[in-house]
Amino acid sequence: MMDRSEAARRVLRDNDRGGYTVPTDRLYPFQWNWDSAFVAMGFATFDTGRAWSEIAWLLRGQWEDGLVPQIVFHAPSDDYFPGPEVWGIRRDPPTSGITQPPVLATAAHRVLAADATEAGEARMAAIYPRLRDSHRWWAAARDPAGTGLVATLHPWETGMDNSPAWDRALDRVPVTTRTEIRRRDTSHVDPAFRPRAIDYQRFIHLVEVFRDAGWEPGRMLAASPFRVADVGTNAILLRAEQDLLELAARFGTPAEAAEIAARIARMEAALESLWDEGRGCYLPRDLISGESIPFRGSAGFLPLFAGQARHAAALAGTLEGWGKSVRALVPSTDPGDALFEPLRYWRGPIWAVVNWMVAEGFRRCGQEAMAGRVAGDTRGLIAAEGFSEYFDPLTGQGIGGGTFSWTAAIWLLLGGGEA
Ligand code: 9WN
Repeated sequence: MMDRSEAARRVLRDNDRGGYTVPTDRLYPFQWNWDSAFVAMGFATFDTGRAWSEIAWLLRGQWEDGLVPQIVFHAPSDDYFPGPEVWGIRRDPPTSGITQPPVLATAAHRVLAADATEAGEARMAAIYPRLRDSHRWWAAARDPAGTGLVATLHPWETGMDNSPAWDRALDRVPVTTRTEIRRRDTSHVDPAFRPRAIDYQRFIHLVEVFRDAGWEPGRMLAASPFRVADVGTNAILLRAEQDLLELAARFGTPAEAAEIAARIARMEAALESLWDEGRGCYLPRDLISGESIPFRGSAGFLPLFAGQARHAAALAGTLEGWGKSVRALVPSTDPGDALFEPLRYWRGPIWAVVNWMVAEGFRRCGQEAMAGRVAGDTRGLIAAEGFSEYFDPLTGQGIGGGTFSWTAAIWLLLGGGEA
Protein backbone atom coordinates (compact mmCIF):
# COMPACT_ATOMS: atom_id res chain seq x y z
CA MET A 1 0.00 0.00 0.00
CA MET A 2 1.19 3.50 -0.85
CA ASP A 3 2.09 5.52 2.22
CA ARG A 4 0.25 8.78 2.80
CA SER A 5 3.15 11.02 1.76
CA GLU A 6 3.57 9.08 -1.45
CA ALA A 7 -0.17 9.48 -2.00
CA ALA A 8 0.13 13.25 -1.37
CA ARG A 9 2.82 13.56 -4.02
CA ARG A 10 0.62 11.52 -6.35
CA VAL A 11 -2.32 13.93 -5.84
CA LEU A 12 -0.11 16.87 -6.81
CA ARG A 13 1.18 14.99 -9.86
CA ASP A 14 -2.35 13.92 -10.88
CA ASN A 15 -3.66 17.48 -10.59
CA ASP A 16 -0.75 18.81 -12.64
CA ARG A 17 -1.94 20.19 -15.97
CA GLY A 18 1.52 20.60 -17.50
CA GLY A 19 3.21 23.17 -15.24
CA TYR A 20 0.36 24.39 -13.08
CA THR A 21 -1.98 22.51 -10.75
CA VAL A 22 -5.77 22.54 -10.53
CA PRO A 23 -7.21 22.54 -6.97
CA THR A 24 -8.98 19.28 -7.79
CA ASP A 25 -10.19 17.56 -10.94
CA ARG A 26 -13.50 18.79 -12.44
CA LEU A 27 -14.87 20.90 -9.54
CA TYR A 28 -12.06 23.49 -10.02
CA PRO A 29 -10.52 23.06 -13.49
CA PHE A 30 -8.30 26.18 -13.57
CA GLN A 31 -5.38 27.67 -11.62
CA TRP A 32 -6.37 29.42 -8.38
CA ASN A 33 -4.17 32.05 -6.76
CA TRP A 34 -3.76 31.02 -3.11
CA ASP A 35 -4.18 27.32 -3.84
CA SER A 36 -1.12 27.52 -6.08
CA ALA A 37 0.95 29.27 -3.44
CA PHE A 38 0.36 26.37 -1.01
CA VAL A 39 0.88 23.86 -3.80
CA ALA A 40 4.25 25.46 -4.66
CA MET A 41 5.34 25.04 -1.03
CA GLY A 42 4.18 21.41 -1.12
CA PHE A 43 6.07 20.71 -4.34
CA ALA A 44 9.15 22.34 -2.80
CA THR A 45 9.37 19.38 -0.38
CA PHE A 46 10.24 17.03 -3.26
CA ASP A 47 10.51 18.85 -6.62
CA THR A 48 11.71 22.45 -6.50
CA GLY A 49 11.68 22.81 -10.29
CA ARG A 50 7.99 22.06 -10.29
CA ALA A 51 7.46 24.45 -7.37
CA TRP A 52 8.99 27.33 -9.33
CA SER A 53 6.91 26.45 -12.35
CA GLU A 54 3.68 26.64 -10.31
CA ILE A 55 4.54 30.23 -9.39
CA ALA A 56 5.64 31.16 -12.90
CA TRP A 57 2.38 29.86 -14.39
CA LEU A 58 0.32 31.84 -11.90
CA LEU A 59 2.27 34.96 -12.79
CA ARG A 60 1.43 34.45 -16.46
CA GLY A 61 -1.96 35.76 -15.41
CA GLN A 62 -0.60 38.86 -13.66
CA TRP A 63 -1.91 42.19 -14.94
CA GLU A 64 0.28 45.14 -15.94
CA ASP A 65 -0.83 47.03 -12.82
CA GLY A 66 0.42 44.19 -10.60
CA LEU A 67 -2.86 42.38 -9.83
CA VAL A 68 -2.43 38.64 -9.39
CA PRO A 69 -5.91 37.33 -10.25
CA GLN A 70 -7.99 34.88 -8.26
CA ILE A 71 -8.25 32.51 -11.25
CA VAL A 72 -6.13 32.02 -14.38
CA PHE A 73 -8.08 30.21 -17.11
CA HIS A 74 -5.19 28.46 -18.86
CA ALA A 75 -7.42 25.99 -20.72
CA PRO A 76 -11.16 25.99 -21.47
CA SER A 77 -13.53 23.89 -19.36
CA ASP A 78 -17.30 23.65 -18.97
CA ASP A 79 -16.99 22.26 -15.46
CA TYR A 80 -16.95 25.60 -13.63
CA PHE A 81 -19.11 28.69 -13.30
CA PRO A 82 -18.33 31.57 -13.70
CA GLY A 83 -15.96 30.97 -16.60
CA PRO A 84 -14.02 33.59 -18.60
CA GLU A 85 -17.09 34.73 -20.58
CA VAL A 86 -18.81 35.96 -17.41
CA TRP A 87 -15.74 37.97 -16.38
CA GLY A 88 -15.43 39.34 -19.91
CA ILE A 89 -11.72 40.08 -19.54
CA ARG A 90 -9.84 39.79 -22.79
CA ARG A 91 -6.35 38.66 -21.85
CA ASP A 92 -4.14 35.78 -22.83
CA PRO A 93 -4.47 33.70 -20.74
CA PRO A 94 -7.93 34.90 -19.66
CA THR A 95 -8.30 35.63 -15.93
CA SER A 96 -10.88 36.73 -13.42
CA GLY A 97 -10.64 40.38 -12.34
CA ILE A 98 -10.43 40.06 -8.56
CA THR A 99 -7.73 38.59 -6.34
CA GLN A 100 -7.25 36.22 -3.37
CA PRO A 101 -5.21 36.20 -0.14
CA PRO A 102 -1.59 36.98 -1.17
CA VAL A 103 0.34 33.94 0.06
CA LEU A 104 2.57 34.08 -3.03
CA ALA A 105 5.63 35.97 -1.72
CA THR A 106 5.68 33.72 1.35
CA ALA A 107 5.57 30.70 -0.94
CA ALA A 108 8.38 32.01 -3.17
CA HIS A 109 10.48 32.75 -0.08
CA ARG A 110 9.99 29.18 1.09
CA VAL A 111 10.69 27.62 -2.29
CA LEU A 112 13.96 29.54 -2.41
CA ALA A 113 14.90 28.19 1.04
CA ALA A 114 14.36 24.67 -0.32
CA ASP A 115 16.36 25.45 -3.45
CA ALA A 116 19.33 27.52 -2.28
CA THR A 117 21.25 26.97 -5.50
CA GLU A 118 22.41 29.23 -8.28
CA ALA A 119 19.49 28.04 -10.38
CA GLY A 120 17.09 28.79 -7.51
CA GLU A 121 18.52 32.29 -7.12
CA ALA A 122 18.06 32.89 -10.83
CA ARG A 123 14.42 31.78 -10.66
CA MET A 124 13.85 34.09 -7.71
CA ALA A 125 15.59 37.01 -9.37
CA ALA A 126 13.15 36.70 -12.27
CA ILE A 127 10.12 36.51 -10.00
CA TYR A 128 11.02 39.18 -7.44
CA PRO A 129 9.95 42.21 -9.54
CA ARG A 130 6.57 40.56 -10.12
CA LEU A 131 6.05 40.03 -6.39
CA ARG A 132 7.13 43.62 -5.72
CA ASP A 133 4.58 44.85 -8.26
CA SER A 134 1.81 42.74 -6.77
CA HIS A 135 2.39 44.20 -3.30
CA ARG A 136 2.44 47.70 -4.79
CA TRP A 137 -0.88 46.86 -6.39
CA TRP A 138 -2.35 45.95 -3.00
CA ALA A 139 -1.27 49.28 -1.54
CA ALA A 140 -2.35 51.42 -4.51
CA ALA A 141 -5.55 49.63 -5.47
CA ARG A 142 -6.87 48.60 -2.09
CA ASP A 143 -5.46 51.12 0.37
CA PRO A 144 -4.94 54.31 -1.60
CA ALA A 145 -5.40 56.39 1.57
CA GLY A 146 -2.53 54.56 3.29
CA THR A 147 -4.53 53.40 6.32
CA GLY A 148 -2.52 50.18 6.69
CA LEU A 149 -5.57 47.99 6.04
CA VAL A 150 -6.39 46.77 2.54
CA ALA A 151 -9.97 46.47 1.34
CA THR A 152 -11.51 43.30 0.00
CA LEU A 153 -14.30 43.86 -2.53
CA HIS A 154 -15.70 40.37 -3.05
CA PRO A 155 -16.18 37.43 -0.66
CA TRP A 156 -14.26 35.28 -3.20
CA GLU A 157 -11.26 37.51 -2.57
CA THR A 158 -11.16 36.41 1.07
CA GLY A 159 -10.96 32.76 -0.02
CA MET A 160 -13.60 32.14 2.67
CA ASP A 161 -16.47 32.86 0.36
CA ASN A 162 -19.62 32.31 2.38
CA SER A 163 -18.27 32.91 5.88
CA PRO A 164 -20.94 34.34 8.22
CA ALA A 165 -18.46 37.22 8.64
CA TRP A 166 -19.78 38.66 5.38
CA ASP A 167 -23.54 38.11 5.91
CA ARG A 168 -24.41 41.62 7.07
CA ALA A 169 -22.09 43.41 4.65
CA LEU A 170 -23.57 41.36 1.80
CA ASP A 171 -27.08 42.59 2.65
CA ARG A 172 -26.15 45.76 0.75
CA VAL A 173 -25.50 43.80 -2.43
CA PRO A 174 -28.57 43.44 -4.67
CA VAL A 175 -29.53 39.92 -5.73
CA THR A 176 -30.35 40.97 -9.28
CA THR A 177 -28.08 39.85 -12.13
CA ARG A 178 -28.04 40.28 -15.89
CA THR A 179 -25.98 37.11 -16.20
CA GLU A 180 -27.71 33.74 -16.25
CA ILE A 181 -26.39 31.82 -13.26
CA ARG A 182 -25.57 28.30 -14.35
CA ARG A 183 -23.81 26.73 -11.43
CA ARG A 184 -21.72 23.64 -11.99
CA ASP A 185 -20.42 23.12 -8.44
CA THR A 186 -23.73 21.69 -7.22
CA SER A 187 -23.60 18.96 -9.85
CA HIS A 188 -20.16 17.86 -8.54
CA VAL A 189 -20.85 18.00 -4.78
CA ASP A 190 -23.87 17.97 -2.44
CA PRO A 191 -25.65 21.38 -2.70
CA ALA A 192 -26.28 21.27 1.07
CA PHE A 193 -22.55 21.76 1.61
CA ARG A 194 -22.09 24.61 -0.86
CA PRO A 195 -22.96 28.33 -0.78
CA ARG A 196 -26.69 29.02 -1.36
CA ALA A 197 -28.35 30.32 -4.54
CA ILE A 198 -28.79 33.78 -3.04
CA ASP A 199 -25.07 33.92 -2.23
CA TYR A 200 -24.27 33.28 -5.89
CA GLN A 201 -26.71 35.99 -7.02
CA ARG A 202 -24.79 38.48 -4.92
CA PHE A 203 -21.38 37.12 -5.97
CA ILE A 204 -22.32 37.59 -9.64
CA HIS A 205 -23.92 40.99 -9.05
CA LEU A 206 -20.55 42.17 -7.72
CA VAL A 207 -18.77 40.81 -10.78
CA GLU A 208 -21.15 42.86 -12.93
CA VAL A 209 -20.46 46.01 -10.88
CA PHE A 210 -16.73 45.57 -11.45
CA ARG A 211 -17.16 44.80 -15.13
CA ASP A 212 -19.17 48.01 -15.47
CA ALA A 213 -16.30 49.84 -13.72
CA GLY A 214 -14.00 48.62 -16.49
CA TRP A 215 -11.89 46.67 -13.93
CA GLU A 216 -10.25 49.98 -13.03
CA PRO A 217 -9.14 49.73 -9.36
CA GLY A 218 -10.21 53.23 -8.29
CA ARG A 219 -13.65 52.87 -9.84
CA MET A 220 -14.09 49.38 -8.40
CA LEU A 221 -13.24 50.58 -4.91
CA ALA A 222 -15.67 53.47 -5.17
CA ALA A 223 -18.50 51.48 -6.78
CA SER A 224 -18.40 48.29 -4.73
CA PRO A 225 -21.35 47.82 -2.36
CA PHE A 226 -19.18 45.30 -0.49
CA ARG A 227 -15.98 46.61 1.11
CA VAL A 228 -14.42 44.97 4.15
CA ALA A 229 -11.09 44.71 5.94
CA ASP A 230 -10.66 40.95 6.21
CA VAL A 231 -8.38 39.87 9.06
CA GLY A 232 -7.12 36.91 7.03
CA THR A 233 -6.17 38.90 3.94
CA ASN A 234 -4.52 41.66 5.94
CA ALA A 235 -2.57 39.24 8.13
CA ILE A 236 -1.45 37.16 5.16
CA LEU A 237 -0.39 40.31 3.29
CA LEU A 238 1.60 41.52 6.30
CA ARG A 239 3.39 38.16 6.49
CA ALA A 240 4.03 38.29 2.74
CA GLU A 241 5.47 41.81 3.07
CA GLN A 242 7.87 40.53 5.74
CA ASP A 243 9.00 37.76 3.41
CA LEU A 244 9.24 40.21 0.50
CA LEU A 245 11.41 42.49 2.62
CA GLU A 246 13.94 39.68 3.07
CA LEU A 247 13.85 39.03 -0.65
CA ALA A 248 14.28 42.74 -1.40
CA ALA A 249 17.52 42.76 0.57
CA ARG A 250 18.93 40.21 -1.87
CA PHE A 251 17.08 40.85 -5.11
CA GLY A 252 15.82 44.42 -4.88
CA THR A 253 17.15 47.90 -4.14
CA PRO A 254 17.55 49.72 -0.79
CA ALA A 255 14.77 52.08 -1.84
CA GLU A 256 12.43 49.15 -2.39
CA ALA A 257 13.35 47.68 0.99
CA ALA A 258 12.57 51.02 2.63
CA GLU A 259 9.23 51.22 0.82
CA ILE A 260 8.26 47.72 2.02
CA ALA A 261 9.44 48.43 5.59
CA ALA A 262 7.27 51.55 5.70
CA ARG A 263 4.22 49.58 4.62
CA ILE A 264 4.97 46.92 7.22
CA ALA A 265 5.10 49.47 10.03
CA ARG A 266 1.75 50.90 8.96
CA MET A 267 0.13 47.50 8.60
CA GLU A 268 1.34 46.21 11.96
CA ALA A 269 -0.27 49.12 13.75
CA ALA A 270 -3.48 48.91 11.73
CA LEU A 271 -3.89 45.16 12.24
CA GLU A 272 -3.76 45.70 16.00
CA SER A 273 -6.74 48.04 15.70
CA LEU A 274 -8.82 44.95 14.76
CA TRP A 275 -8.17 43.30 18.13
CA ASP A 276 -11.29 42.91 20.32
CA GLU A 277 -10.37 42.43 23.94
CA GLY A 278 -13.83 41.34 25.06
CA ARG A 279 -14.13 38.63 22.40
CA GLY A 280 -10.48 37.55 22.63
CA CYS A 281 -10.07 37.60 18.87
CA TYR A 282 -9.23 39.84 15.90
CA LEU A 283 -12.42 40.94 14.12
CA PRO A 284 -12.99 42.07 10.52
CA ARG A 285 -14.29 45.57 9.79
CA ASP A 286 -16.98 46.78 7.45
CA LEU A 287 -15.27 49.61 5.58
CA ILE A 288 -18.53 51.14 4.35
CA SER A 289 -20.07 51.61 7.81
CA GLY A 290 -16.67 51.76 9.53
CA GLU A 291 -17.97 49.30 12.12
CA SER A 292 -16.32 46.23 13.53
CA ILE A 293 -18.00 42.95 12.49
CA PRO A 294 -18.73 40.95 15.64
CA PHE A 295 -17.79 37.58 14.17
CA ARG A 296 -15.17 35.14 15.43
CA GLY A 297 -13.74 32.79 12.82
CA SER A 298 -10.52 30.99 11.96
CA ALA A 299 -9.17 34.08 10.15
CA GLY A 300 -9.14 35.82 13.53
CA PHE A 301 -6.04 33.81 14.52
CA LEU A 302 -4.00 34.66 11.42
CA PRO A 303 -2.27 37.80 12.74
CA LEU A 304 -0.08 35.25 14.58
CA PHE A 305 1.12 34.06 11.15
CA ALA A 306 2.42 37.61 10.68
CA GLY A 307 4.20 37.47 14.04
CA GLN A 308 1.73 39.68 15.90
CA ALA A 309 2.48 38.07 19.26
CA ARG A 310 0.90 40.52 21.67
CA HIS A 311 -2.33 38.54 22.06
CA ALA A 312 -0.96 35.07 21.43
CA ALA A 313 -1.83 33.73 24.87
CA ALA A 314 -5.37 35.15 24.69
CA LEU A 315 -5.86 33.61 21.25
CA ALA A 316 -4.63 30.24 22.53
CA GLY A 317 -7.21 30.57 25.31
CA THR A 318 -9.98 31.38 22.84
CA LEU A 319 -9.12 28.38 20.69
CA GLU A 320 -8.83 26.16 23.75
CA GLY A 321 -12.43 27.14 24.52
CA TRP A 322 -13.62 26.26 21.02
CA GLY A 323 -11.82 22.93 21.37
CA LYS A 324 -14.24 21.89 24.09
CA SER A 325 -17.14 21.67 21.65
CA VAL A 326 -15.46 20.17 18.57
CA ARG A 327 -13.52 17.02 17.89
CA ALA A 328 -10.81 18.78 15.88
CA LEU A 329 -9.51 22.33 15.46
CA VAL A 330 -9.76 24.87 13.77
CA PRO A 331 -13.44 25.29 12.81
CA SER A 332 -13.91 28.19 10.38
CA THR A 333 -16.67 29.61 12.62
CA ASP A 334 -16.74 29.76 16.42
CA PRO A 335 -18.71 26.59 17.30
CA GLY A 336 -20.61 28.57 19.94
CA ASP A 337 -21.94 30.99 17.31
CA ALA A 338 -25.59 30.51 16.31
CA LEU A 339 -24.46 30.71 12.67
CA PHE A 340 -22.04 27.77 12.99
CA GLU A 341 -22.83 25.05 10.42
CA PRO A 342 -20.38 22.13 10.60
CA LEU A 343 -20.93 20.98 7.02
CA ARG A 344 -21.60 24.07 4.93
CA TYR A 345 -18.49 25.36 3.25
CA TRP A 346 -16.86 28.28 5.15
CA ARG A 347 -19.55 28.42 7.84
CA GLY A 348 -17.96 25.85 10.15
CA PRO A 349 -15.73 23.22 8.53
CA ILE A 350 -11.95 22.95 8.91
CA TRP A 351 -9.50 23.75 6.10
CA ALA A 352 -5.99 22.27 6.26
CA VAL A 353 -4.39 25.39 4.72
CA VAL A 354 -5.86 27.67 7.37
CA ASN A 355 -4.78 25.23 10.08
CA TRP A 356 -1.23 25.23 8.77
CA MET A 357 -1.04 29.03 8.94
CA VAL A 358 -2.62 29.06 12.41
CA ALA A 359 -0.18 26.40 13.66
CA GLU A 360 2.76 28.29 12.14
CA GLY A 361 1.47 31.43 13.80
CA PHE A 362 1.17 29.93 17.27
CA ARG A 363 4.67 28.48 16.92
CA ARG A 364 6.10 31.79 15.73
CA CYS A 365 4.48 33.57 18.65
CA GLY A 366 5.70 31.18 21.34
CA GLN A 367 2.55 29.09 21.89
CA GLU A 368 4.13 25.72 21.19
CA ALA A 369 1.43 23.60 22.82
CA MET A 370 -1.39 25.07 20.75
CA ALA A 371 0.79 24.96 17.61
CA GLY A 372 1.38 21.26 18.18
CA ARG A 373 -2.28 20.60 18.83
CA VAL A 374 -3.48 22.31 15.64
CA ALA A 375 -0.78 20.61 13.54
CA GLY A 376 -1.57 17.25 15.15
CA ASP A 377 -5.32 17.61 14.56
CA THR A 378 -4.64 18.46 10.91
CA ARG A 379 -2.44 15.42 10.41
CA GLY A 380 -4.99 13.24 12.17
CA LEU A 381 -7.85 14.40 9.95
CA ILE A 382 -5.88 13.80 6.74
CA ALA A 383 -4.52 10.47 7.97
CA ALA A 384 -8.06 9.25 8.66
CA GLU A 385 -9.96 10.74 5.72
CA GLY A 386 -7.49 11.53 2.94
CA PHE A 387 -6.93 14.75 1.02
CA SER A 388 -10.44 16.16 1.33
CA GLU A 389 -11.29 19.74 0.47
CA TYR A 390 -12.37 20.33 4.08
CA PHE A 391 -13.45 18.49 7.24
CA ASP A 392 -16.43 18.40 9.62
CA PRO A 393 -15.08 19.64 12.98
CA LEU A 394 -17.65 17.60 14.94
CA THR A 395 -17.02 14.19 13.36
CA GLY A 396 -13.75 14.64 11.46
CA GLN A 397 -15.44 13.49 8.25
CA GLY A 398 -13.81 14.66 5.00
CA ILE A 399 -16.13 16.66 2.70
CA GLY A 400 -16.16 18.32 -0.73
CA GLY A 401 -13.68 17.32 -3.42
CA GLY A 402 -11.62 14.24 -2.42
CA THR A 403 -8.18 14.69 -3.96
CA PHE A 404 -7.38 18.26 -3.13
CA SER A 405 -4.02 19.69 -4.10
CA TRP A 406 -3.66 22.08 -1.19
CA THR A 407 -4.64 19.47 1.39
CA ALA A 408 -1.97 17.17 -0.07
CA ALA A 409 0.52 20.06 0.02
CA ILE A 410 -0.22 20.70 3.69
CA TRP A 411 0.32 17.05 4.55
CA LEU A 412 3.80 17.34 3.03
CA LEU A 413 4.47 20.68 4.75
CA LEU A 414 3.53 19.19 8.10
CA GLY A 415 6.11 16.49 7.53
CA GLY A 416 3.48 13.85 6.83
CA GLY A 417 3.09 11.13 9.44
CA GLU A 418 6.84 11.10 10.00
CA ALA A 419 7.14 14.34 11.97
C1 9WN B 1 -14.18 30.63 -5.82
C2 9WN B 1 -10.30 26.71 -5.14
C3 9WN B 1 -11.13 27.75 -4.41
C4 9WN B 1 -10.46 28.24 -3.12
C5 9WN B 1 -11.40 29.06 -2.26
C6 9WN B 1 -12.70 28.28 -2.06
C7 9WN B 1 -13.32 27.93 -3.40
C8 9WN B 1 -14.15 29.15 -5.41
C9 9WN B 1 -15.52 28.52 -5.55
O1 9WN B 1 -12.40 27.15 -4.15
O2 9WN B 1 -13.67 29.12 -4.05
O3 9WN B 1 -12.90 31.18 -5.75
O4 9WN B 1 -15.99 28.48 -6.68
O5 9WN B 1 -16.11 28.08 -4.56
O6 9WN B 1 -13.59 29.01 -1.27
O7 9WN B 1 -10.80 29.38 -1.04
O8 9WN B 1 -9.34 29.00 -3.43
O9 9WN B 1 -9.94 25.67 -4.28
